[in-house]
Amino acid sequence: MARRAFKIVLIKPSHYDADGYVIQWHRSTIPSNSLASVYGLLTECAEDKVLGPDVDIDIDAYDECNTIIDIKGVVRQIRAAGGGFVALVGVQSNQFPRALDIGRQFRAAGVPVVAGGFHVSGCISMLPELPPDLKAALDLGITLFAGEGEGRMTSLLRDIDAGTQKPVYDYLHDLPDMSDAALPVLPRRIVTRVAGHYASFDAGRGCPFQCSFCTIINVQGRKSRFRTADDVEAIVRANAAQDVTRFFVTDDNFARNKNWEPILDRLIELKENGGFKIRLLLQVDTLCHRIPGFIEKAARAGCNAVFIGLENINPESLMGTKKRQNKIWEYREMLQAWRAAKVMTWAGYILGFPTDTPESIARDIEIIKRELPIDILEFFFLTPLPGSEDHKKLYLKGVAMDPDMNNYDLEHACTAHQIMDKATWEGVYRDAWARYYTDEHVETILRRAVASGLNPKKIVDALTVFSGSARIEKVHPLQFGFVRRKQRTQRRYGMKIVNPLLFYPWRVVDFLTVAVRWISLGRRYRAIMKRVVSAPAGQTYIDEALSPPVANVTDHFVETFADKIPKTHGAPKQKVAAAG
Ligand code: B12
Ligand code: SF4
Repeated sequence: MARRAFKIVLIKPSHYDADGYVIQWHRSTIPSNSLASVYGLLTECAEDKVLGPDVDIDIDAYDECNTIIDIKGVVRQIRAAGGGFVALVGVQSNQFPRALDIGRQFRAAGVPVVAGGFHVSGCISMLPELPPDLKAALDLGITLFAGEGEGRMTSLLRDIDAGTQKPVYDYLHDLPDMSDAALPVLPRRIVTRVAGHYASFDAGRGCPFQCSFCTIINVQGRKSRFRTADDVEAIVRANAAQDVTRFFVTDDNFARNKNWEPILDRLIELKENGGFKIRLLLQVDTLCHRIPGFIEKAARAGCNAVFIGLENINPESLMGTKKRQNKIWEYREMLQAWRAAKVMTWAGYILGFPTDTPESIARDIEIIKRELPIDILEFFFLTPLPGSEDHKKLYLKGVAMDPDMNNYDLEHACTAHQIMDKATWEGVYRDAWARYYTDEHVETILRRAVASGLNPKKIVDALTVFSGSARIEKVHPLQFGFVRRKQRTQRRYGMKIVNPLLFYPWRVVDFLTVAVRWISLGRRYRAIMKRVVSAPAGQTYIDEALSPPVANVTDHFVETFADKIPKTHGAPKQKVAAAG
């Protein structure tokens, strides 16, 4: 039987900066788990020879955040193989315009293209009709894949191989079991494009809560579906075999993964008795400290940094977005529990809840600095992301929203705020970064680190990135990488390609300006660290944020919001009216 090849090229698109250049780096900082998941599913298809014993399926994968895609080269490879397709993987709303621009070029060359990820799934899940950009994709001949890929790849590959692929595949109403899912493991050559060689896996999907700005529950559901401890061990072993032992566990809320304990127990076993040097970055909710043994086991399993969905400290804002699970009077205790386990805390803070004003936000950030022992705080615009309840409501009411999906990166105001105008809201966002990352507060965070036994070098590195990313690189830290690349010719579709004689001199100045600012910031923060580390009796430093909660005494900031705290079980008694 004559052998033939089928070439699949996976591309995780990035998105455009304000000048229309693709946001990409020599090394990115966070791995794409969507890429790892789809790669794992297709590798299984290749091993199972799903297109027949005579067909060799060959897969390449690129994350555009850390790799410049050679579009013509990919076309040549697929043509040389005699068949195949391009998969646009894990495309978020902000990446959809870039995905369309990539897809457009492949379609012009006659290469089949399939796009999946949260934008396609979120829109199809929540909207009564396809929005214009999804229609534009269909007009280009791009196939849309909504829902999860587990168990569906074989039929998709067979359809493409036969040239009978459908315009839309919709599996949203059938959430697959994860207990036997293919493992999300990428080859080392792709993992090493990420600084620190972090790999990723989702130990589970689904979250029981109902935050109105969230897309996840409308795509992946509210029921916890999870991998087995055996599969997590297999993921760790497969990565360790290629010398990769650091993992970003991408569950939106690992604390609500119903299998968290067997998974952590297995990781502890591998770490403590198997000699695996595992490091974990987890995402959790603000109630995780109430789960017996959770924090202690997470730390023993190798968790040294945790992302907490704090979102806000004003109960009125939290209630307004149905984030009822966030109990502000427990924030300090929860944060201190992670510190006691020597885990660095990162918290997300959303700006632009309905009652927010510049004054209230400034006040709240100052309260956090004084009273909550958070290491890293990152800010986001409240954004009606396609796939969320917020977006659906605005869409159905016909409220104006930014039509440019490239702006749905949580760094732009995408719809009107009821109190702040656009310019004020944008000013608030800029001010938030500047207000939190003052030299004075950086020093306080480092003092707290020394007092709590956290590694000040790790904290100062994280502080440098989070402080400088939005202000120096003009991108959110979650999109940050090392050494920005701007490809002259890969500009947003419709924008002018700049003459090389103008582009390169501009780029040199642009590059040097940014480099000088980074060097200056890095030096300043290192100097602060040296001062803090060499200060006598650093271990005995104490402030309000580090002070242990006192029984029957309410934290100052909780008193500030006393009249806004709903009367729920465990809530402090409302004895003080709101101040300032
Ligand atoms: C890990 C993560 C990140 C990581 C890595 C990105 C990644 N995709 O892996 C980082 C930290 C970089 C990140 C950043 C951002 N993220 Co993020 N992220 C996530 C998170 C928590 C998990 C992603 C994941 O691994 N999911 C599991 C995979 C397997 O699911 P999946 O991507 O949907 O893929 C499945 C299917 O869609 C399908 N599929 C996907 N692609 C394809 C392609 C083909 C051809 C086929 C057939 C099938 C298919 O098969 C896959 C397996 O079942 C999700 C929430 C979530 N639960 O998914 C948010 C999420 C995707 N992120 C979101 C956002 C908004 C962002 C940011 C813009 C915001 C910010 N400033 O933080 C930035 C963007 C920067 C960037 N360059 O990516 C939103 C996107 C919403 C939307 N409508 O677009 C989400 C949904 C969270 C939310 N707030 O609602 N993110
Ligand atoms: S806790 Fe996080 S994942 Fe769960 S519904 Fe709220 S925003 Fe979504």
